[in-house]
Amino acid sequence: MSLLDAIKYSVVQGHIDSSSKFPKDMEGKDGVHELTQQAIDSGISVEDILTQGLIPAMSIVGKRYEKNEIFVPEMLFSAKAMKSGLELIKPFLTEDSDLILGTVIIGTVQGDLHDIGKNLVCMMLEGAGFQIEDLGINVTAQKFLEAAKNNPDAIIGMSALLTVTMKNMKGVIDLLRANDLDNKVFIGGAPVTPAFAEEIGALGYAKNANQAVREAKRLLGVAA
Ligand code: B1M
Repeated sequence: MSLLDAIKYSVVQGHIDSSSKFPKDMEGKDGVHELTQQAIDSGISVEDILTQGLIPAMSIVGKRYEKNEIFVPEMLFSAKAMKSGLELIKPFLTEDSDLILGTVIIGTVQGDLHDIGKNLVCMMLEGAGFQIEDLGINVTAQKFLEAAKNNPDAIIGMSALLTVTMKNMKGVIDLLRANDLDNKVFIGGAPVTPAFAEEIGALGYAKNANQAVREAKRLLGVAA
């Protein structure tokens, strides 16, 4: 099995590192943490590690969950395993930049605890030269409002992974506008579409972390 396939397999299995006892049959074996480090050391690009190892693994996890082959606890192990790989990749995505292009206030909307994609977006934005104010997960409209009041020039990014929580994005935009704040908003997350963005008055939509950088630059009028 190639290193990238081994990373993918270990994320799917939820095997974080060699000291983790889950799953039982992988105990003592290298996990996502060690395998990602080996991939970096052997010169595999972080982009390949992400797009051929870590990210597709989470799609497999999602499909297995849908088919009731795994349940929330297993999904959580996979999420932790994914994060242990992302931690190692982060320094390569966020090289020091002297130039700050602008500030992005970002968060996963209220009711939603998914943050892997949002964190990846943060890393890419930081790497591209944006200053990030990460409000975290389960962020209320009020919290977005307070952050926007303190930084009226910032653009606002919202993430949602659940069809039920993506609706809360509209509440944030409505609250901003009701308070006469015109921060530009862009949104993303698996269930979000460009049509939905348009419907709720978000000026930008991004399908993935690379596109998020492009959208943030576009909204700030910075050359891509
Ligand atoms: Co959840 N979960 N989950 N989950 N989970 C999904 C989203 C689901 C699709 C699984 C499935 O059924 N196939 C499903 C949602 C169904 C729906 O609403 N349509 C689901 C469900 C149902 C649930 C629970 C309700 C399960 C339960 O408790 N019964 C529960 C909800 C908890 C809550 O939020 N209130 C739940 C819980 C969890 C865990 C906590 C176990 C864990 C999250 C851990 C964490 O994030 N810290 C988890 C996970 C891991 C997933 C899956 C398997 C993987 C998500 C992920 O990390 N993907 C997911 C299935 C799937 O997505 N295939 C699933 C990898 C990540 C890199 O991609 O997040 O899409 P993604 O981000 C991408 C783009 O979307 C985009 O760029 C990113 C990078 O390319 N993007 C943006 C994201 N945000 C952006 C913002 C932007 C721009 C782009 O601008 C601001």
